[in-house]
Amino acid sequence: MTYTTPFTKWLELDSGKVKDPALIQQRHLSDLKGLFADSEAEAALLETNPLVYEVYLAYDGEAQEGQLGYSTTLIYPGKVGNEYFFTKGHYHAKADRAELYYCLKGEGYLLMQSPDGEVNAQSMSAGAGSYVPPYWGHRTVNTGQEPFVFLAVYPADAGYDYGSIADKGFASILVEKEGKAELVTNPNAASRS
Ligand code: PAN
Ligand code: ZN
Repeated sequence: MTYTTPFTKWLELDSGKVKDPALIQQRHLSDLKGLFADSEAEAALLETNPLVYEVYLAYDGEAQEGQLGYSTTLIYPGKVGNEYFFTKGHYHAKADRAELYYCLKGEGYLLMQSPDGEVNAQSMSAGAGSYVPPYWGHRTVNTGQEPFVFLAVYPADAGYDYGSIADKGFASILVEKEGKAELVTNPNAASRS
């Protein structure tokens, strides 16, 4: 038996970034192509192809059962049409793996969807510790004016299944209406399923 040596990674509270990250993943709008409801607004914004979010990986737990992975995600403020910037969203490849999100900065929502299509949206701001139960697909959405930053802690063997959300989208989306975030039915979700 070899034991993993304990360690500490610093999550910088001002920037939301991890110091000495194992990996930085950047997602521009082109990486999210086809996911926003307003395809004309998406095409127009693709000309400047803004950075939508970044993931700072602190540790991946070597994808081993029993280990934990953890990272911070920074979603920048912005919209495609009236729909707020979001992460791609996924189910876990090992679908029964849960996850904890802890908000460090900004404001947004943790949008979840069960395999039978039930939608749940948790409002998050600094201090919110929101739980993603086993089997729920999850996406985060920045509904504020500043970067929305959260720590994610998950079983290292959870993995990612992006396919079904990329194909069908979420049943609900978050849009700005009269200056406020509103959860509405995704006009594209039904036609894609
Ligand atoms: C998070 C997410 C991260 C980026 O660490 O991976 O916020 O979102 P996407 O993976 O959907 O692009 C997590 O849920 N890990 O399991
Ligand atoms: Zn996850």
